[in-house]
Amino acid sequence: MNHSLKSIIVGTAGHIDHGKSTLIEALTGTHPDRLEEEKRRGITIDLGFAFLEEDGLRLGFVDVPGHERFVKNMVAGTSGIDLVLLVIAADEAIKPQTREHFDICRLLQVKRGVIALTKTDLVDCDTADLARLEIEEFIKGSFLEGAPILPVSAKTGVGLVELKRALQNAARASQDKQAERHFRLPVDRSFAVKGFGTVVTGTLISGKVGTGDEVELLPERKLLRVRGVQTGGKAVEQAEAGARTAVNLSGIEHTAIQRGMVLAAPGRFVKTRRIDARLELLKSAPPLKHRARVHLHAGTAETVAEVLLHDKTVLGPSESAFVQLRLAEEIVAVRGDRFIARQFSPVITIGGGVVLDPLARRPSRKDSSRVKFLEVLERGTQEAILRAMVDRSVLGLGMQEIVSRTGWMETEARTAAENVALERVVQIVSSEPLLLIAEPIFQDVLNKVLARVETFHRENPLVPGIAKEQLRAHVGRRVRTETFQAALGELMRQNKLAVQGDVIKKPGTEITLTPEEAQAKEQIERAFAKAGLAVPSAKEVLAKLAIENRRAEKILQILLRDKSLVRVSPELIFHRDALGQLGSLLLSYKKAKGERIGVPAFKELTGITRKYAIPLLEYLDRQRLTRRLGDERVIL
Ligand SMILES: Nc1nc2c(ncn2[C@@H]2O[C@H](COP(=O)(O)OP(=O)(O)OP(=O)(O)O)[C@@H](O)[C@H]2O)c(=O)[nH]1
Ligand SMILES: [Mg+2]
Repeated sequence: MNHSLKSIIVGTAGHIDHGKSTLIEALTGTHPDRLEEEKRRGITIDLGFAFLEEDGLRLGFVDVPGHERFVKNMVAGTSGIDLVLLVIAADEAIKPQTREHFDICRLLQVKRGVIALTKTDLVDCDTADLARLEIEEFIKGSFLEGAPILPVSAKTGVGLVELKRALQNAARASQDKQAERHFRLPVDRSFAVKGFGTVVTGTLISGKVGTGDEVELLPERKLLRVRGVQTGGKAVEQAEAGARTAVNLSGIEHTAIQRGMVLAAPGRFVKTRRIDARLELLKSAPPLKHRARVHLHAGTAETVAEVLLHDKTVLGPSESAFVQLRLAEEIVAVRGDRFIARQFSPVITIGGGVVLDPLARRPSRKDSSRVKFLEVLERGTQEAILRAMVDRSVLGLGMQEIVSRTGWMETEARTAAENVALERVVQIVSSEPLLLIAEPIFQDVLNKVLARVETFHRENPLVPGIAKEQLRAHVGRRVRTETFQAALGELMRQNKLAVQGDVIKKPGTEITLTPEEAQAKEQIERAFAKAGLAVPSAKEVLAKLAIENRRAEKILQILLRDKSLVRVSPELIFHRDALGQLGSLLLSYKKAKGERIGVPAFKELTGITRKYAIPLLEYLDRQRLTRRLGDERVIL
């Protein structure tokens, strides 16, 4: 692909029969009407395409139908254009679809345009001048005010050179589309090409797409492989934002893809049925009632939507308001996308607006911060938007959700996250993958964790701390594991908690025993010390104590944890000193009689019965003080 070429999309607009398609043919050599029916009826029904490549500019034309019944096709073609070529026949001047198409361009925020006053060969100078005056009045105060109005005739060729120049100048002044953003291509056609398979076309509204790329078909959420790409009718390695693009896909039938679907960078965009938006009604529109249904057009998609007004029962002409759109079918939308609303019946364009939050929540009276939130989404900086989104995410806000709701690049999201974290209003609980939580929510988790540990200590004075799993379970499922971990980390950094093995405790908490407990502890230890290797059962020892069994058990645990006592087998507990003496006994045996010792010799040496001898020998094996060799042990 020639990268010095600037690609700009030009869409036609204007009333039926005013000469749009004829003009495109006169400019590019290609007649955009393709369908049999179009040729037969002499009108455009669906979108047509043509290209003009000159002087380092590639103009991709999208020719739209003027017929009022096909306005929905016009809207699909117009979303994504950079420049409008408004075609007005000199003999008819401004007609209903001139107005409707012009309104649609305004609502979609097309930035610039050129006006062609066509069929001048059919009128005299006065009529042409009158039409021009009418047009100037018509565009006053709009994005087209001051745009060139060029008299042309496709029949005689008059004015075509000037029109082409004007289009090229406007194209040069147009902003480049954003090639450095996530790939997105709203599909306007899908068909099969012999020998290639499925091909879809559309205006590449952001990012790039190249051969071999993996792309996601939405709302189907199907991953597909790109076999090839064309722009302007030529095969290219990669197409960039701003180009009319054809993508050859493998692994799918062309009939499985329809206008309205979107090809996108995998995992970046979401389908939705609930959008928060600003809706603006046209001056000519009838009042719109709360819960009225409209035809919603976004990208190349079209669906029925119910309009929920936030704090009023009716939206008047020329008014605008925050609304929630409940869609009948899933579409793909991102913050900043423009849309058109058409009356349910009779179908006329009544307004349009901008998507603020494509993953809106069900509106509720309790949600008192919603309007403020939407105001921030509408005008805020990235930092303010991120903060507002985090504030409303009790569970935390992850990278994928940030990207799919805003359309930002990951680097932008990360920078904004770091900035708001510096202001201490948001906590980064995990940076890979990024997870953010509002500071007050994080503080709540910190308090909850700390309080639980304190309570645990109070209720379990004989236990050093709470098991981490138990603490995790206590904070509940409304706290993500990443948040719990970050809270623990933070409390340890603040020296409010300490970790000991898999137990969490307050630093400096020692187990404090009551005098009777201390006495019991001594009694237990003494009982085992006195017994040497011929130990009593733990049950027997504990039964003799003055304190109740449950506390006695805990004290036994303390002794085992301190390693004053050692559990050699499930039934047998020995005092540390007794085991120490056993070690020395074995060493002297080794010196005197050699390194091998059998069970009988071991029993004789220690003076204990088989009941004790076998578990003890197994314990010594585990401790690597002895090693089993047939019936004997080797003293190591
Ligand atoms: N005399 C004259 N006739 C023209 C001119 N431009 C177009 N026409 C004729 O006007 C008729 C309609 O032209 P189209 O180009 O199909 O009009 P359109 O705006 O594309 O119509 P739709 O797509 O159906 O909205 C055709 O018969 C053209 O030959 C012109 O400059 N002079
Ligand atoms: Mg046409």
